[in-house]
Amino acid sequence: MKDKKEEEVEQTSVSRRDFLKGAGAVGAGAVAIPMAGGLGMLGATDAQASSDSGAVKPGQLDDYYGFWSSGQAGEIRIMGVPSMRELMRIPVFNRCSATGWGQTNESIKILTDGLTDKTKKILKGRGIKTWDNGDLHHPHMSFTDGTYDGRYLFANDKLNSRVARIRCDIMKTDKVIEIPNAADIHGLRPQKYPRTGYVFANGEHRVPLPNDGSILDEPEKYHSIFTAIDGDSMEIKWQVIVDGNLDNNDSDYQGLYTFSTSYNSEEGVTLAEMTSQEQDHVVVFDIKEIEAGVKRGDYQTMNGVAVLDGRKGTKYTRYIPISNSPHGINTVPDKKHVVVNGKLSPTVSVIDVRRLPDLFADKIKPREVIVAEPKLGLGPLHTAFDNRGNAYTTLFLDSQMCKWNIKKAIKQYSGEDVNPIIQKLDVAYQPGHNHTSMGETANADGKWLVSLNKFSKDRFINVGPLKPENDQLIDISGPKMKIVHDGPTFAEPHDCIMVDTSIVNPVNTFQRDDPMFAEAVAQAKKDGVKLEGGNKVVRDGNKVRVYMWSIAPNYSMNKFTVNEGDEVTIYVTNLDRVDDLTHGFSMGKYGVAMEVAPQATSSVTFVADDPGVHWWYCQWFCHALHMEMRGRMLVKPA
Ligand code: RUQ
Ligand code: CUA
Repeated sequence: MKDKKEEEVEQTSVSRRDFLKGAGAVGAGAVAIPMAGGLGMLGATDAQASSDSGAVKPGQLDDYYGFWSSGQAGEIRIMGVPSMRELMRIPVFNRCSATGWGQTNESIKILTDGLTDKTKKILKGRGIKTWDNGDLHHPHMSFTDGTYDGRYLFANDKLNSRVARIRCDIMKTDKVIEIPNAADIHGLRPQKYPRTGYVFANGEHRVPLPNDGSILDEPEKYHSIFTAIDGDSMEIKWQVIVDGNLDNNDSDYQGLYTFSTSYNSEEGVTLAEMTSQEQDHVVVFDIKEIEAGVKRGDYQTMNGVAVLDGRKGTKYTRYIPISNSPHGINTVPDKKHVVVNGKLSPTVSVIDVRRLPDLFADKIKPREVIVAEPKLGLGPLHTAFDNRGNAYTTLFLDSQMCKWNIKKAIKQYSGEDVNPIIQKLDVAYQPGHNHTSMGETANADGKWLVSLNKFSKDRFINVGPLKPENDQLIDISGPKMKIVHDGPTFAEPHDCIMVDTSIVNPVNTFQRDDPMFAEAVAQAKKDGVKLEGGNKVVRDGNKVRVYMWSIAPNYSMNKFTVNEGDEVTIYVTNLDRVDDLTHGFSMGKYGVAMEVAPQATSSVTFVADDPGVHWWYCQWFCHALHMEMRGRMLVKPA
């Protein structure tokens, strides 16, 4: 028996579907998006639910670290869950005005060291130090034994084909590498078992190999590339050429296989070509077989990387047919199943990983690894899990979260008359990713679900044509899903994870031997300066190195003099040991602004091309005399 509320929900969803059809939103494989208007009543129902929020009171601490991506903003945001308070931002692929990320010598080294020689050359020719933007979709933590271990976060950059690593002890990016041969890294997942280990990255777009102009408008010669990175060294271990475009990926809990959704099996270049066939694939990679192939030398070396051929008919991969254009792929915490989300098909397909050895031994046909394929609704994109055998799938076109039971779906597929769908909940609006607390690990705890909605429309006061997205927090601890909070977000949290706070243990101040500023320490040593208390201007031809330290509210130096045309490097060491006592160093006209965290050294280099008096100041409010914390750079005209 349905209760009254559920009936209401289903009614609304029917009328919305009609609305969609009327607008011609679904048709010919196109995923168009319904715009506001006519949907206002839904907002009203859900607004009531969100008013009984208040899961965390002022002064109380959260139970989970939420790591949110930011899409085209290029950073990672740390959220507190369940309060949904934004706690911090970690610049990754972006240029950050507050911290100097992308400007300090320390960050530029991280952002450039891992670029290919070809890119370095191109950037140099353009007079740019590094890319200052990115498109960060998928943040995931490193695993040990099937659960998060608190060491690192990894994230992709779809824009400039990079992968970054973030150290969770200091919550700063410490490695960025460019993936050669592949174009536009999209799906990214770490190995779950025995540990990370590998970080797997999907090159989404198909390009010629090598992409040097020798092949241009011959799409049949383009390829999509799958990459395995060593998460400890951030070196690329191997790559595999596949058929079709790679989209999202996930790994098993056994350390044997990893999977990617693949669309465009047609290998077309226009939307019509890419969606003309009814079937696309999940590509399964046999990790052990690939490692053996690398050992045997069964690869070609391209741009210094071992590239294996994993196209259809090779021993390294199997292609499981899935209805047109699958998108998200999510391994179930039961360690046995993998859910593939249909996107253009209303179904999700459930793979049983225990059948994969037989598939690779060619004892069964590819479709025989599928054990369930429930029809959930329009536009299934991503699925998350609780610890009670239930799955939660976002329905992009229906603007709903669908809760369903995996065991029941398997029974239904084997012919039993059961309905696996437990509840459909309206979300506002058009959800992409979702995520449950600890839900992509073996320790899923079934408490919270976040729906990352691409449209907020009428949920907030109007802020102009560019609207925020809307993240909704859903309580899944009871028998029914319940929305408890709406949270507006700026461009564009594609994906998130929620990690129990006991797993993540950041430090309060830096250690003086932190590798982040090892180069500054080494340079100071060469210059005979002790950064902890040293204070010196070193001239080396037209290079000037200025070493100073800070203790609130003072810099150790209140002026220094250079000549017009000198290349000046400023090193600031923050000697405050107090938690939360960050200083900064900002100097206008030179566009310099950087964060100097407690016990850290930061440095920045510029050419003193503007003669005159230039004040620098501390831009991080640190003391009652913060406004007085400043000094002068005097630049003598040439
Ligand atoms: S993808 S909305 Cu970039 Cu994660 Cu699915
Ligand atoms: Cu130091 Cu403000």
